[in-house]
Amino acid sequence: MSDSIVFYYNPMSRARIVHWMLEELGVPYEMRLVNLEKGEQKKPEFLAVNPMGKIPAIVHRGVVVTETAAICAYLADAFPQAGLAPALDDPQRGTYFRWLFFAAGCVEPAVLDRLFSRPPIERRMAVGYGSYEDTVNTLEKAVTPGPYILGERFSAADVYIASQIGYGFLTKGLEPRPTLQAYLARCTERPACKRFTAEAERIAAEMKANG
Ligand SMILES: N[C@@H](CCC(=O)N[C@@H](CS)C(=O)NCC(=O)O)C(=O)O
Repeated sequence: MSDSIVFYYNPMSRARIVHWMLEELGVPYEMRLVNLEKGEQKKPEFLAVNPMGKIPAIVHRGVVVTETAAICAYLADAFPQAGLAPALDDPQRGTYFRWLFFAAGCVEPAVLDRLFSRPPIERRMAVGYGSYEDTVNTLEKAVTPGPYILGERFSAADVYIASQIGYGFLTKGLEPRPTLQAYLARCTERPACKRFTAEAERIAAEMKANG
């Protein structure tokens, strides 16, 4: 069984979050570029990895992991030496999972709904994130006072949450609240974030040049 990580990737996608995570871990990985514009994600070879036809996906020790937040949590546990997840017996693990799942299950759909101007929600109680306002107010509280979601300790949850905030700002699905801007700035000043961003830009330019 191989211990190397195969990473299905495109620089213009949620795979950027996993890219950041891998750079934080500092472990070797093999990138397999998936050209979304050419529809490679819907070809049989990739559907055999993820029947959803979506990236990111990783294969590690013979197991496929999909869903960006799950990949972040999995990698943090698989490489505990990087210290990106509280240990099993650490009470902070509850806080860590709470906000990681909140970002995936509430922040992402709330921001996307606002971005795509989906119709007003008639049945808020049945919608997991309730309302955009409640979600973003709660997110602000979670990152306050910081500096990170677990206080002084940076974790995989910050990689995911900061990425969702960054995407929200970029697309204007999320309004630029100062608390969130400050949190994002703290997270993205990390060397691993700068490293992955430079590499993602390089790969994106190369893909564009090659058509
Ligand atoms: N729930 C998934 C969403 C993955 C997803 O939607 N990926 C997009 C790129 S950001 C994709 O692969 N889209 C290609 C397609 O649907 O054809 C996750 O969090 O990883």
